[in-house]
Amino acid sequence: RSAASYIEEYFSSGTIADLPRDHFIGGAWVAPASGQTMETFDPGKGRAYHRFAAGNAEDIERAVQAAASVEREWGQMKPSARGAILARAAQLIREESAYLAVVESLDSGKPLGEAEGDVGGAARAFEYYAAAANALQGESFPLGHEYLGYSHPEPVGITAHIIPWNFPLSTAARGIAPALAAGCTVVAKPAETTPLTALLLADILFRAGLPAGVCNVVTGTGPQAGAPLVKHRAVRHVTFTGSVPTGINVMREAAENVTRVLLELGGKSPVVVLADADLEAAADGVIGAIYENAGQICSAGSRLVVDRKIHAALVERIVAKVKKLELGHGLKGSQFGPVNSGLQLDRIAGHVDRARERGLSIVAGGNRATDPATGEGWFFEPTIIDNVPADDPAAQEEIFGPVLVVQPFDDEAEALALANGTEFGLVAGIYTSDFSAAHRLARDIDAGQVFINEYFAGGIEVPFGGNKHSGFGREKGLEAVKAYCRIKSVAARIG
Ligand code: TXE
Repeated sequence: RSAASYIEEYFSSGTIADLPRDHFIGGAWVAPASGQTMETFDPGKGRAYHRFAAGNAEDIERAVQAAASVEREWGQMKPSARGAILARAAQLIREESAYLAVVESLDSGKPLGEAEGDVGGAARAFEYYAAAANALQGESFPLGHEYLGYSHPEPVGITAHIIPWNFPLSTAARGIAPALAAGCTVVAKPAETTPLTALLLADILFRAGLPAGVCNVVTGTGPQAGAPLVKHRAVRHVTFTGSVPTGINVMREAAENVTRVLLELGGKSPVVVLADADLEAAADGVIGAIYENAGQICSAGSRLVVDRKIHAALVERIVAKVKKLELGHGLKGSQFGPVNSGLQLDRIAGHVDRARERGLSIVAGGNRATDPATGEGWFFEPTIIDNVPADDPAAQEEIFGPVLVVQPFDDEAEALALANGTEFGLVAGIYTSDFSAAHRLARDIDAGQVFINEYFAGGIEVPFGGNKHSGFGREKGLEAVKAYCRIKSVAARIG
């Protein structure tokens, strides 16, 4: 079926038939132990359209048991055989991309075109880690003629994946694919506002040939379903993407069981534009960096750090482009969608209201909005706050919405101080035609990933993760597989 036919079904009936409702445990749909369900909402209308399982510790227990029952079988399977299953999953994701993209757009609110990109990214993750499964290898050690020393990577065991609502499918894929490639089993807990595509992914993996129980998904809230998963004594690794306070909590809980954690906690990333930059490319780069997914991206370029010589010209150019962004329901071909929840809308509006009360200059947007076609939905206008002092909360706090703050500088040292002047350190963008300046800044900016002359340049091949309060550990690239492996080393006297 085409995307258009699912969209037509949604707008005529108010839902889509046969969306998943239950947990996916042990290769089957399993009703919640408590019998309780909760609602998922269409952010473009601000209305519920489906109910799904409200999981609890009992559901988590079942999922962990399922994962434990096949831990040995999956971990000992020939890596190339694991890779073949992942490759088949990539193919199924592509074949079913229309459905996945419509459901992702509906659950998260993001424009369909962006959701299609995310589905492609998820397929790419499985394709990439299918190949990586074949490349896992150990080392040998120079102990001398009479000894043999070698190592090999072992899967760490059962892995937990706590998934956020801004990129529900692609974040699930970028964690689950390398874990499976390494030979680990999985229990994933998607965010309570976007539960559906992780469930669909688990079903696809099963149909691709993954043994029952290797990948399980339990839906529900953080406290009811996420917390018992993180605390479970059989879990050996937790991959968490979300807020700093919840990440700290997860790390504390995991410490009780000496469980590894990988934390991806968001940021306040700078886009540094030097005076010699191509202004048109920089303006487009900044727009994509902060208005894609209505700014709800951990690596959003939420601070424009710009040379004062071009400050007015660049901001003017960005404001003109922002005014042309078409706001509307994600499934109606809009370029700019709603934010994910009423709660998130209130958080964003609160940040902007407080900035206004502090007397900051809002040069674009600044208000709540609705879908112009229906008057419904949780929208916030694309917003720009100009001339924001370095220590102002608007320049320091993650807003996680379509709000760009502008920070002019006079020289490269000040640009660097501004770029590094928050508690976060996830990514950074640099626009300049000066090769040396670009690489000096790339060297000195405290961030896990730097983009030069194209914000979000790169792909699944490039390691991604934060410094400082943005977390630690690296996802994507071959680095990600290492997170799910532990090294066994052997030294033998052979005479
Ligand atoms: O995050 P939470 P929320 C940031 C962003 C946003 C803020 C709050 O600034 O405004 O966080 O969003 C699960 N044990 N990011 O409240 O609470 C929860 O169910 C185990 C940045 O949604 O961190 C969900 O699946 N799990 C970000 C996930 O954690 C728990 C993406 C994230 O929720 C739990 C999202 C618990 N005790 C928000 N409590 C990014 N880095 O991209 C909650 N969860």
